[in-house]
Amino acid sequence: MANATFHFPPDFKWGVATASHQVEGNNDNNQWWAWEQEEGRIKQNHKSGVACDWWANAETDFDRAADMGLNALRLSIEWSRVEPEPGVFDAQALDRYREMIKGLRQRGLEPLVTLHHFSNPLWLEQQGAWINDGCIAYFARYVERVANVLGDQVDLWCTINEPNVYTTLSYLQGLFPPGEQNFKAARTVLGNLLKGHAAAYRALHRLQPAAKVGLAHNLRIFDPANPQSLADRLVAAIQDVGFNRATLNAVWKGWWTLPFGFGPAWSLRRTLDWIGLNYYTRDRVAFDAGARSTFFGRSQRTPGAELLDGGYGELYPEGLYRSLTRLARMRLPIYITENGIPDSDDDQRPAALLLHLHQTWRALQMNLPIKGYYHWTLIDNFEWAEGWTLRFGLIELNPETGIRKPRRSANLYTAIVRGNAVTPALIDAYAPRLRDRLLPG
Ligand code: IFM
Repeated sequence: MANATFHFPPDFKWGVATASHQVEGNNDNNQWWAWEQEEGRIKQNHKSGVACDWWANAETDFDRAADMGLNALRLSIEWSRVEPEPGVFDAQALDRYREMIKGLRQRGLEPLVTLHHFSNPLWLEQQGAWINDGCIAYFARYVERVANVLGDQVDLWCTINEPNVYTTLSYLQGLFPPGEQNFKAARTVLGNLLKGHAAAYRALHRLQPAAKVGLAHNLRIFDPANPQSLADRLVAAIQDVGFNRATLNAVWKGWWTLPFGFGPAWSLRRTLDWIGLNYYTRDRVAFDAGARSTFFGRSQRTPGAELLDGGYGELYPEGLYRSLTRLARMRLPIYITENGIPDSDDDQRPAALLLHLHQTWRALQMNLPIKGYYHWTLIDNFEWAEGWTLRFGLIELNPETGIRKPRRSANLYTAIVRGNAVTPALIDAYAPRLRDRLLPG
C-alpha cells in the first residue's frame, strides 16, 4: 500500500464544469443580472459583469482546458440569450453556442451541455418562472430549439442543474432571486422543475433517440450533530429526505415524497439515462425548535473538521464515496458533474482534490459505474450570492483585468489527468501530509 498508485479506467472522462451566467459575462437579460443590481443582494455588492468573458472569448479558456489534458467540459446554455423574448429565438446566439461546442470537440473536449443552470430569462421570471405550470412547456420548447441546432454535436445532456438548490435558495432561504421564504411556493417550484426535466428528457429523446440525458443533483450529507440524540437524528433524516431524496424519488421511482408532496408521479418515472452528482460538503444537524424554515434543524460543523473558505462548509471527502454508493442503487451510469472547494489561496485545494479523487477511486474499486469527474471549476467565476468572494477555480482570475494565473492545483490536476492516476509522487509533491492517510504502511 505504501507505494500504491490509484489508477482510473482508460475511458474515464476528466473534465471541468461551468455555468453560463457565471462565466459568459453581460448576461443582462436574466433574473440574476437584475438581482445583482439591487443593493445588498450579493456579498460586497459584487456583480457578474464581464465574468470570464466567455461569450466573446471562451476559446482561450478551452485552450487552457485542452492544455491540461482534459477530455471533457461541462457548460450551460443561457436560456435568456437563446429566447430573449417569449417565442422569439435568437439564431445568432444559437450559432455562437454551436461555434463554442464545435470548438470543444476540435480540442478533444467532449461537451456535456446543461440546459438550465439557475438563470431564467427576465420575461419568464416576470411571469413567476417555475412557480407557474406554463414554464414546463416553455422549457420544453426552448430545449427543442437548442437540440435542433446542437443535437449533431452533443450526445450528453443535463436538463437541469440542482433543482433542489434552486428551490431551497430561491424559495426557502431567500438568498437567490426572487428571495422568497415560502414553503408552499418551494413545493410547487420543485415539482415544476422536475416536470420540466421530464418534458426535456422526452423532447431530447424524440429529436435524438440516442441522446444520453441526465440531471445534476446536489447531494449533501446530513449527519446528526449528536448521533445519540433522537431529535438530531430525526431532523437530519428530514433534511436528507427533503434535500436529497425527494428529487431522486420523483425522477427515478415516479413518486412525490414528503415534505414536497405525496403520491404518484408516474410521468416522471425513469426519466434518466445517467445521474449527475454535485458533491461539496456535509452538515451536522442539531434539533432547534426555533429553526422552522429548515424543518427544525440547525446546521453545525463537525468539531475539529477542516473548514472551507467563507463558511462554505467542512472538508469531508468520505461524503463523496457515501454519495456515490447511494446513487449506485439506481443502477445508472454516474458522472461526478461537480466537485471542488472555495480556496482563494489554494492552500487546501491540492489535498482536497487528492482526497476526493481517492474516494472516487475507492468507489470505482467497488465497480460503481462512475464514468467521469468534472472539477468545479476551471477558472474563478461569479459565485452567485457570494459574488467574487469565493474562488473555486483551478485557475485564478482577476475579474477587473481578466488576467489568469494557474494555481498549483491546476498543475496537480493536469498531472493526474495526463497520468490517469493519483501517484505517490504526486501525493508527496502536493500534499505530503496525506501520505499516511492515503498510503498507510
Ligand atoms: O457555483 C456553484 C454552481 O453553480 C452550482 N453548484 C455549486 C457551485 C459552487 O457553489
